[in-house]
Amino acid sequence: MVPLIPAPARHVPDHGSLDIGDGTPVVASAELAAVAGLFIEDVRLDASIAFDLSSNVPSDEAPAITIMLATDDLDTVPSAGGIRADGETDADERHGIRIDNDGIRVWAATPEGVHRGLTSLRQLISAEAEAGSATLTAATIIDGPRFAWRGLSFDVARTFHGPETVRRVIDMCSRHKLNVLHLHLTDDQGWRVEVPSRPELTTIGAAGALGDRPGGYFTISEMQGLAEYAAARFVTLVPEIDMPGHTGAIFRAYPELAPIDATSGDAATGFAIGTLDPERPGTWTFVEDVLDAVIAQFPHSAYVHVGGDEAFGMKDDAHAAFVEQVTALVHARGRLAIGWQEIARASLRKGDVVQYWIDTRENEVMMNNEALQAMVPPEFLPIIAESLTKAEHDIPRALGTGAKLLISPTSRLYFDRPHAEASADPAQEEMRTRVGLPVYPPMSLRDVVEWDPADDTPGVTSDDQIAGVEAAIWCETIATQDELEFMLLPRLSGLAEKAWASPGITAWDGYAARLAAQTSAWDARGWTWFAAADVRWRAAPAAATATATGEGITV
Ligand code: TNX
Repeated sequence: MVPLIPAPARHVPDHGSLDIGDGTPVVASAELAAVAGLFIEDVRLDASIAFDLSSNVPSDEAPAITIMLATDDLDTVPSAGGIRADGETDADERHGIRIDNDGIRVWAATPEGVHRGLTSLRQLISAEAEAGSATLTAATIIDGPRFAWRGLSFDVARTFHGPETVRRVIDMCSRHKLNVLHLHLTDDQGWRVEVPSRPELTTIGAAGALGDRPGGYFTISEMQGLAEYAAARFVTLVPEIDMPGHTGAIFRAYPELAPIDATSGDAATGFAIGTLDPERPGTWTFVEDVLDAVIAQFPHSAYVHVGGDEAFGMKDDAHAAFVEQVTALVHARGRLAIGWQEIARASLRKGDVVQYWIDTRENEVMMNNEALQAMVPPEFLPIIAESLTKAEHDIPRALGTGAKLLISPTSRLYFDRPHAEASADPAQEEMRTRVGLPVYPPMSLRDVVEWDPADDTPGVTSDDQIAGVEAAIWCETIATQDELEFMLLPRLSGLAEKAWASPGITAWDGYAARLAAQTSAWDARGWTWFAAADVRWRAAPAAATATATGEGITV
């Protein structure tokens, strides 16, 4: 068992081992110094081992970690399929790691590839770390991702999770070789991004969140700081401005944009009627103002996510007209568009990506769910049922136009589903039964890994139709950072496995053993994680979930 998640494409064990620890030099040329510095900092935080940055090979016999730009053997693993969120055309994340009795060498064709290789090395080290040192088994690893877009969609609208929490989530993504953090910045319950020409979006639209949770938004300088923090870890921040539905916060800020018959909806569930009207000129000057301000704050993203989902109450032709115009405006600004699968009901532009989310095989179970019936006002039920039925045509239509899919099925990758298994730590049971949307059947850690993004997406016949794999965490039931992390970990590990590892190589028992090797680093970072009872964990979670009751926002 090599304690890596995602599983590497090639791992060849060798005889021998190597001791490294405090003071071991990390030898890097100037162009890799930033990547090396980040690795040293990460190992210190994960494993309390302090390596030293060095620009030349040590003259003594002591082992060193040498990192370099090189391509040896990298073409023995396939290059990534799918689409890059940053639009980079000569990216290459493949890398090699060689551990022998004398030292460690990590190489790749690009600094990003070296960073991914060092991420594996971090995991190997933290799995073996003890009192300032680690003994690693000799091996050669050659690895690279299956898909180029490996992401998490993060709802910061229903609960405003501030910059510090977002940085923690970026750290979690980075440790799992995930490379996209899609921020769901706007929804009925709140608007979270600054648009200087439309100040009421933040003075009024950002004021609250779901229920009585505190509001908030990212200032332009906070957003720039986050984009840089993410980029240093080779994570691309992608903005989502959800339109033409999920726009309640816009209507509170600018009532003149609201339709006459808008209802404020139910603050507890977010089911609202009322959409932006494509027939009104004011709608489009507003959308242009928003796009101009937001695009400038996301310099690394080649895409703007335009939402497009659940435009409840809108006529089909109005929805299609809206999607066609907003994607045209995105293209006019030199970016490509991505949207939830409902955008496939409009004509798509070349290069745009469709995010598959509605697993229609669950439609009946969903509509018969008592929790859904209890939560949603009765007049909404037929609207939801109709929308789920229409969803059956979205994926064939998208594929028919040649659009690629971002794979995010509710059944596998909605991380706001309740955890299905009991926790091995009784102190976590209260949180487990409280957090997660009860409208969905619960989901286990096995559910997150025992499927295939190509084989299990209706209509998909090959990886070539796939842009990548992305999970979503919606925060209707998630009020605190602690609850957020409890739903993300260890599910994020399963996401990484599906998005990166070669098809067919994941078996539950091996995966569970690799997972158990991760948690010492999670504990060292103070990350909360769910200790599902069917994994043999090495130790109980160290974070303070036992005392967390859902009170006290930590952001
Ligand atoms: C559906 S996923 C939504 C969100 C909810 C989510 C809850 C999507 C595109 N729309 O507005 O938060 O379900 O899981």
